[in-house]
Amino acid sequence: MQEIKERLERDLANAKSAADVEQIRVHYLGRKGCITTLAKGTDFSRFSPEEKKQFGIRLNQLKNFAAEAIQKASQQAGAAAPNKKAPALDLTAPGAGRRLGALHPITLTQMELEDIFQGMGFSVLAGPEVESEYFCFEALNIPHDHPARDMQDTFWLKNNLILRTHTSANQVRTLLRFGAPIRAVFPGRCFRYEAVDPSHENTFYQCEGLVVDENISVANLIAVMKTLLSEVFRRDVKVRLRPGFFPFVEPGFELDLNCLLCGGKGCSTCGDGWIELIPCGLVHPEVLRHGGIDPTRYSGFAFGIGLTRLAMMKYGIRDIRSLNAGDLRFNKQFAVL
Ligand code: FA5
Repeated sequence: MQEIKERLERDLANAKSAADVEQIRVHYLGRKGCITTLAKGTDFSRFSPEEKKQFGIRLNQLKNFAAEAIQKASQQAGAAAPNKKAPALDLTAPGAGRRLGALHPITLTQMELEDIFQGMGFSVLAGPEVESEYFCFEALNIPHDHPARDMQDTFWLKNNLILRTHTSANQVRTLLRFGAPIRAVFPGRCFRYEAVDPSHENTFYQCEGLVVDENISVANLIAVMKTLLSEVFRRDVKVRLRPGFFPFVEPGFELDLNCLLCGGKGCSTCGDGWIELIPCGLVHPEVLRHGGIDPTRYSGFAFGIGLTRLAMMKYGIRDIRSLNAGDLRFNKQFAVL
């Protein structure tokens, strides 16, 4: 036993790693280890009862000693290991980089629209999201009991102001402020009490456009729409223009885009292959009058681009709800700065 103990101490002193210590443990205390099997290999018939007792006591002492020494050596080897592997400080390594934010696809689309319209001589204006009923509806020829209001149910505040349902609310504000001639766009957030689905949100963006000048006709409107679409998509896209009713334009149109998600076959985002994208028309004389403009001298056109839907078509986003969800995994895909 003394000899085994000394051999164990020597072996542990020479061990260089945790793996070495583990090998030593198996050799001494494993199932077939030399300490474990010591009692089996001993002929006890030669021993007196007292000798047997002494043998047992000393064997236990040896086992305890071995277990403690091996555990200690194993701890030391474990603690030493990371130090041995730790790399030297590398002063040339790049520092921890700052994480850059990314622009939201709606912001990207809005910035692009502003750029395109500024290139066509439009000013970029903004108006309030909390709006009066007058500018949102009445000034636009939508009296209190007009059925057109049903299509734009909204959120009412306690002070009788509302969250604007469309950026058209800026039309008369702008005319009153700047007069004619005027060429302006007003992008911004709108709100509606909507049944939300893949193409309808309760909070979404539009980009309104208003041009008032002498001799403005539908031809001017169509030219601007064509330029806009070719700049945004930079390829041929299919559109259709059909009559649309809005009390603040006459005539009124709906400009629909052939869905770019399904190629016009029909999908859960568009339904029938067409996305309602840009309602538009010639400004109603009554709206010009509310804006203090003489309709016998001036005429104009207006349009209301569904900016959020445009972003969906441009970036291939199938569900409008992803845009307001605040999920960074989604937002990071558009990491353009
Ligand atoms: C209007 O809001 C009119 N003010 C547009 C207009 C402006 C007509 C100027 C004539 C002259 P409409 O409710 O259709 O119209 O909405 C315009 C566009 O906004 C739609 O074509 C669609 O692209 C987008 N839009 C409307 N409701 C939602 C919604 N809940 N979620 C996402 N986009 C919407």
